[in-house]
Amino acid sequence: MEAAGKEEISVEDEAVDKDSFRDCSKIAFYRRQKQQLSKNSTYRALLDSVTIGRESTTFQIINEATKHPLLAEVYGIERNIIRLKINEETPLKPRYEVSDVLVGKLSTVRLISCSGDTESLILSDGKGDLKCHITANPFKIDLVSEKEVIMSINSLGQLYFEHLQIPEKQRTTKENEKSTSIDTSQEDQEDLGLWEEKFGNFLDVKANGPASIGLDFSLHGFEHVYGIPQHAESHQLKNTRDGDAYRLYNLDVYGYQIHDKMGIYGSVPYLLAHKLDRTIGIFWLNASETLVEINTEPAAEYTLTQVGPAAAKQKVRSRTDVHWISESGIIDVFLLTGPTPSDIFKQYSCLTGTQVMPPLFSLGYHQCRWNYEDEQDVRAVDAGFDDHDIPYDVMWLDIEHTEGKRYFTWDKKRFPNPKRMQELLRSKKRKLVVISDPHIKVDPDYSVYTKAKEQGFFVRTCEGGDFEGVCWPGLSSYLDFTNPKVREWYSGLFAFPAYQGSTDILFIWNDMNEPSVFRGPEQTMQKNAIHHGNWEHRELHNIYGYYQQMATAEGLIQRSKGKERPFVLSRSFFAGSQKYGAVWTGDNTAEWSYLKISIPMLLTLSITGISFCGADVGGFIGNPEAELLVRWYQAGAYQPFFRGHASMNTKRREPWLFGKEYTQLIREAIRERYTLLPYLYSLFYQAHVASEPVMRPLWIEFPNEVETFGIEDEYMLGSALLVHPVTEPKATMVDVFLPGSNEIWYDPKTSACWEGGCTMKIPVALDTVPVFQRGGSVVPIKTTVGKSTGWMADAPYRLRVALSTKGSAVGELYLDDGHSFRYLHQRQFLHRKLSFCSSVLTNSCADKSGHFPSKCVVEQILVLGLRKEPSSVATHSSDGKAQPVAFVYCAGTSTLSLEKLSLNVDTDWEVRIQ
Ligand code: NBV
Repeated sequence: MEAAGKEEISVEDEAVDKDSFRDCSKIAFYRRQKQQLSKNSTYRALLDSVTIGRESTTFQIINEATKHPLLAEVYGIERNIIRLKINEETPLKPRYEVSDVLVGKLSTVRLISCSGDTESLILSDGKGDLKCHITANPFKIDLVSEKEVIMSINSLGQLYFEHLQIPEKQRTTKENEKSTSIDTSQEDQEDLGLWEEKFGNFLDVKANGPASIGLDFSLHGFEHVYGIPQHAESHQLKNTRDGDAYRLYNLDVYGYQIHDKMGIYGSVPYLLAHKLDRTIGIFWLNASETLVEINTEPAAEYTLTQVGPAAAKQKVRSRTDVHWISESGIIDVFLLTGPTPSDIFKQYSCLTGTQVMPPLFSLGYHQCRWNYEDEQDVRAVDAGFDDHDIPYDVMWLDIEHTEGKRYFTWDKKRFPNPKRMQELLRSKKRKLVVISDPHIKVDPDYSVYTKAKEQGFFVRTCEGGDFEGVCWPGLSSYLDFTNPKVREWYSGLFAFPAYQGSTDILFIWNDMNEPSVFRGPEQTMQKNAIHHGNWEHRELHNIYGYYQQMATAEGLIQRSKGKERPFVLSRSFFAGSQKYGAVWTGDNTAEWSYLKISIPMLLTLSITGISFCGADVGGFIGNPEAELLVRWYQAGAYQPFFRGHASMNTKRREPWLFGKEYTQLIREAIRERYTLLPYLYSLFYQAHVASEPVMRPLWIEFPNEVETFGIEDEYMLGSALLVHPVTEPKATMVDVFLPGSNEIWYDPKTSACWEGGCTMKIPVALDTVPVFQRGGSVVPIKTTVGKSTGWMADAPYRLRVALSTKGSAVGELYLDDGHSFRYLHQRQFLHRKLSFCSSVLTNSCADKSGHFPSKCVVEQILVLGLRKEPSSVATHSSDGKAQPVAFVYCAGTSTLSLEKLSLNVDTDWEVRIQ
C-alpha cells in the first residue's frame, strides 16, 4: 500500500467532527457507574482485619450488596504524602498497575495506629500533623492535617470496583450465580457494554469484561481546582455538573475545539486544589481511559428552623467533590497534602521526577513547517534568518523528509546529502530536529519493519497477529514501547551507524503517539489490541506515548555514550513525561482564541510537572494575519518551548514574509527571547532541581490573594516577571492585574512603576509586550544576541535589579556548558546569587559544590526604583580592591545605570552605591 496522502485524512481547515469522538453518554463504563451508584450500594471496612506493617497498613473492604472483598493498603510516604491502593483481594487474574512512572523506590514513613476499634481507626505519621481517620461503616477516610479535615475519601459513597469475572460463555451455572458484581437485567447488558461495546462501526470486544473503578474525594474548604491536562480549557477547572466530565484519553484531534473537556493528545491524572492557607493534590495513577467529574459547592450560611427567639445560623464550608472514574486497572492514588504550592511541586516531583535539564539550544527559537521541502529550502530558510538578522537555533523537518514515511530514512531526492545539510547548520551553531512517529510502514524492504517484525516487537491484535492500522505511510504496525526490549532496540536505532545520515546535531520529535491510527475508533488503536505481558491496550492507552518519548530520549543519550543531554518533543504524554523532554499542545488553529487558550493550557501543564511546554506559534491550521502572527511571537517568546509551526496546506509564513514592519516586530520578539535566556535557563535549573514550574499561574506566587486564583490571561515567568500577552486584535489597551499589596512592579522598558494590588489599564501598540518585573528581583539577561544560542556563550550580561518597597532585591544565575551531563556528574556549573541590600549589589556563590570557569562578564547593571541619587558607585572585589565606576542616574525614573563594567560572573564582588 502506498503512503497515505491527503485523501486519508483531511488537512483542510475544518472544524473537528465531534461525532467521531465519544462523549460521556457514549462511554459504557461511565454509564455503568452512574447507574450502579444510584442504587446506593455501600462498602464497609473490616477493621478487625487490619494489619499494620512496616510499609503499609492493610485491611479488607467489603461491598455490602455483593459481598465482594477488596483489599485496601494505606502507605505513608515521605514529605506528607499518603498513598491509597485498593485492589480486589483475589482477582481472577492480575489487574494492570502502572509501572515506570514513579521514580525509584518511594521512601515510606511508618504509619502508627493512634486509636482504633472495629468502627474506626486513626493512623498517624508519628509526627502528628497528618492523620488518616478510617471509618468502617460506611467506609470513609478523612485526611486530617493540623486538626483540620482537608479531604474525605468515599464520603459520597462513590467507591466502585468491578470484579473480574469469568467470561459468560465459560461460566458454569454456579459461577453465574456468583457473578453478581453488576446488578443488571439481561436487556441492558448490551447497553452497559459489559463484554462488548459499540461505537459507530467499531466493536470493542472485552476479553476481561467490565473492570472499571471509581472513587470520590471531597476537598473541604476548596473552591479552586486545577490540573488534569490536556484539555483546551480554562486553567481553573469548571463544574461538570451540567455537562461532560473531563476526559483523559489521549487522542489525535486535528483542530480541536476550545473550551471543551474532551481528551486530546496527552493525560496527566493529577489535580491540584488551592485555598488561602493550603494547596493539596490528588494523583490518580491509572493509564486507562479516565473521566473526572468536578462539583464545587460555594460556602453557604443556612438559617436553621427557628427554634428559640433567634434563628440559629449554620455555616457550611465550601467544598469541591472530585470523582475519578477509570475503565480498568486498580485504585492507586496519592494524596499530596502541601501545605504550600512549593511543597506540592516537590511532593509531586518526588513521585514522578522533575523536569529534565534541557540543552540550552532547545530554549532558543525553533523553526518548523510541515514541510520544508528539500535541502535547498532548508538552506534558504536558514539564510533568511541571517539575512534578516533574526536569531534561531533549530530547523525542523516533518514527515516528508523521509522515504515514504519510513522513519530513520531520508527522501533521497529532497535530501540527497543529509550530513552536508547538517554540516551547514552546524557551521551556524544550529541544530536539526526530525520527526519519528511510532507507526512503522508494513514493508518487507524496510529494515526497521522487518527487524521489529522478526522479534515480535509490534503491538498485536487479540487474534495474535501484528496489529496493522493505517497511518501516514499507509498500512503500518505500531511498535510496542511498553516492552522494555522494544524500547532498548528502538533506542539503538538512534546510534549514528544505525541512523544513516544522522549526526550529533540531530534531535527528535515524536508525533502521532497517542497513538493515532487513521480509521481506528476515535482515530486511535482498538482497546483490545495486545501489548507486552498480554495486557490489553485499554489498560495502558494513556501511557503509550510516554514510553516512546522515554525510549527516544534514552536513544539520544546512548548515541552520545551518556555524555549529551537529549532533546525530544512529544505530542502525547503522561504523568512524568517531564523526565524525557518537552511537549506541545498539538494542532491548534491560527485564530485569536487559540492564542488566548494557549496560556491556560500551558499553565496547566506547567503545574502538573511539565515545565517544558509550548504551543505552535502562529497556529498550525490556517493562515494567521500578520497582526496575529506578531502577537503570537510576542507571547511565545515568553513561553517555555518556542516553536513556529504551520500545516502543509498553509501559506508560507517565515518571519520576514509579511513586510518590513512585521519582520521588525517579529525580530524584536525573538531577540527579546534570546536576551532573556540566562534567566530562562536558570528557571529551568530550578525546575530541574527544586521542582518549581517555569511558567506559573499567579496564584502560585500570590497564594494568599484570592483575586489571583482565577487569572489566566497573564502569568509569572519564574518569580520575577509578570507577562500579559496581548491576545485581542487591534488592541490599544490591556487590563493588567498587578498583584500584591506590598509589591511594586516595573516596566523594564520605560522604568515606569506601579504599586501592586490593582488592575492597570496599559496602553499597547503593536510593538508592546506587557511584561513587568517584580520589585525585589534581579533578572540576568544578555546584552547582545547572536545568530543562535551557540554564538552567545561569551556574550556579556546585564543585571536588571528591580528594588522592592524596602529597597532590596534578589535573583540568581545558573550556567553550565549548555549541552552535556557534566553539570550533573562532574558538578561543572556555576550557580550565583545576586542580591541587593543596603545599597550594595553582591554577586556570591549560591552552590559551592559547582565549578565552571566562565569568561563571561557582567557589563551593565540597571537598578530600577533607586529613590536617591548616589554620590558615588564603586566595585569591590573579594580581595578588597575597590574601583570607582561611572554612573548615570535619572531622577525622573529613579533608575541608576552602570555601563562598560567588566565584572567576572564567576567571582565574588560587590557594587556599593553611596
Ligand atoms: O507530521 C505532520 C503533522 C505535524 O506537522 C503536526 O505538528 C502534528 O501535530 N502531524 C500532526 C500529523 C498530521 C496532522 C494533520
